[in-house]
Amino acid sequence: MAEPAQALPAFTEFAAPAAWRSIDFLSDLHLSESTPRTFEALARHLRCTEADAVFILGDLFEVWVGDDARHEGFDASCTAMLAEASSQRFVGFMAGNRDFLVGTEMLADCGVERLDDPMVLIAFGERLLLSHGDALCLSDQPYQEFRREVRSERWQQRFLAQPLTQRRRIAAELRAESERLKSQQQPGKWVDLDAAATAAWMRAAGTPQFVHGHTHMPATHEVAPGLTRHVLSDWDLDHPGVPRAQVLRWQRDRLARIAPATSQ
Ligand SMILES: [Mn+2]
Repeated sequence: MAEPAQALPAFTEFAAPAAWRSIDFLSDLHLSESTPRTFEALARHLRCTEADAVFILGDLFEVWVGDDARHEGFDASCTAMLAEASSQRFVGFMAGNRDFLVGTEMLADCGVERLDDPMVLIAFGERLLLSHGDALCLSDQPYQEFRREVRSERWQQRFLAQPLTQRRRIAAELRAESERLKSQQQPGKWVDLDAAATAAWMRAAGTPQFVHGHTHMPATHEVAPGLTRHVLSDWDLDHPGVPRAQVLRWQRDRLARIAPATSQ
């Protein structure tokens, strides 16, 4: 018997203002106190990019335990950086699996627009599907169950009702558990997006191109004839290994991977 078809999400449409000439996509910076170089690279890009808009497609933060943390320390620096950026150009934020608790108060303070996951961005006479990507990693069933739970109103209300120190402790435990599970997977066998469900989303949304992050495996793939997905790079300028930082820039008839801006 055939598997029951995965329920399709709603595809919110966002029409770019006609004046926009250039749109930047980035994701998976996993910013924290221990990533000062990555933070600086993003701050510089947000100040110097020539794009009219920057769309952040999830996991901007390594963890976000509630908007009440935004007034202190590293989280306060991030709030200030985003507020400065949004005073210069449109900045949109889509929740990832690490920072889905970024709330209305934080975004309002920063002047950043919330982006639905998934959504369809309409610009330059074309339609582009945008998502963080984790909702399509269907082969990881325990993760999908965890995702349903933590995205529920009930879980979030209960979590946010706890003191900040307690929330930080729970977040650290969840992260340690997720690192442990990841370390058990063989390299190259990391969970990727389900191909059939991805094609179904793209057909339902009427989008020949799809931009997402989450997997940290930047590449351009043909999903099916006429359907292309562009996987964003993660950013990491702070840990040993090859430094990574990349922006996907959309202009009329053109999607290109570029280095972050360092000057105007
Ligand atoms: Mn992610």
